[in-house]
Amino acid sequence: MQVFICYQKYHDPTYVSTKKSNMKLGLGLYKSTLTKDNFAFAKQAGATHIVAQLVDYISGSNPTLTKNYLNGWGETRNQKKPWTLDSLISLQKTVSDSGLILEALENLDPSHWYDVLLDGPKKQEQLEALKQLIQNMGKAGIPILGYYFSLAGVWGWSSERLGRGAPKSVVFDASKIDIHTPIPKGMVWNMTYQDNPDNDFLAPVNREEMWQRLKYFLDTLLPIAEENGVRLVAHPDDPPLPEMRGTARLFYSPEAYENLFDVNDSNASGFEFCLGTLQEMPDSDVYGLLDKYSQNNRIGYIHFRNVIGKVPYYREAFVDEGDLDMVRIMKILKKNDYQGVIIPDHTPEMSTTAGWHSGMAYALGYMKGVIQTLNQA
Ligand SMILES: [Mn+2]
Repeated sequence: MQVFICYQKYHDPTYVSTKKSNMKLGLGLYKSTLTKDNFAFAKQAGATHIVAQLVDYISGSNPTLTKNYLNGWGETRNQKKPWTLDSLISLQKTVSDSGLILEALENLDPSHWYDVLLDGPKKQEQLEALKQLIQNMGKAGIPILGYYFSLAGVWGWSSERLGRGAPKSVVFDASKIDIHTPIPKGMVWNMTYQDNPDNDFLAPVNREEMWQRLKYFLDTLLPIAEENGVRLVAHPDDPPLPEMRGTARLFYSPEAYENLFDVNDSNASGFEFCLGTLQEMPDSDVYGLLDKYSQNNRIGYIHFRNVIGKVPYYREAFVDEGDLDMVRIMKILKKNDYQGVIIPDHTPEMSTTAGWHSGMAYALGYMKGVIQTLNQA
């Protein structure tokens, strides 16, 4: 009987569980917005969990993604300044004092791992510090670390007022930029970590080399993650192009993303499942991919955002306005009893004095509404 129930649950597209959903609503906050006011804002909008970014790359109290970031997200000069156990415990305490749960840290500081990405001379030293970070996360009770293994990083976006009511939106249009623009030395992940007095550029890096670098990173850190009850979850490439700025990108298609588990199949490895980025990939079946991986517990947490179009042209859209059917996404998560956190990731910025907050409140309200509706079905 049990077998039959499982079969029905996984293979009948009309199956609707009567069980209440255990998925959790969260909010991702940038370093500059990790404040008590924003924890209260998250609670007011129905979130129970926080995903914290400690890299200061989108700054200010009204953070914006809709600036020109072609010359980088900014500087990071935090070499030898790791995220200490004390600082993680302090963050954990501030979040829990606000009645929320700290679910994950999202993104590593380029200062802390540039030579892991670049296979440079400080690689071993930086990996040792990352081991310490994972141990510290385990001690502080932060169960997930989201990372994005990329040299060019998020690059090439522009901004336009597009879509319903013309909010400020992130646009990617490959015809308007030179995607082969080389990366200056001293920059990785679209942040500058050291000076480049000779104005040199990074040499091209091919796909095989990038896979080897990822494998070394995972083979070194996943055993530590397993020991410390921490999961390392990978974000796909945004924009999802096979190559950018002379460097191969690993996760530019669903098939390439799934290769993550061929490189190392540790249970401590998973996806930072970005619905928007996956939808931006040509020929992607986001529903199928989500169904598969939310069944086998390979998703650390979900970036719940929508988009119109695919590479080489797309723009970010309100959660109910884009190409993805977000109600169908929620139904898949409920069917598979997904227990993890979903966060809005990005939204268009609304025409208020707090464009980012308005967009996030709108997305969280929508998400809460769909979850409540499905729970009453
Ligand atoms: Mn994302």
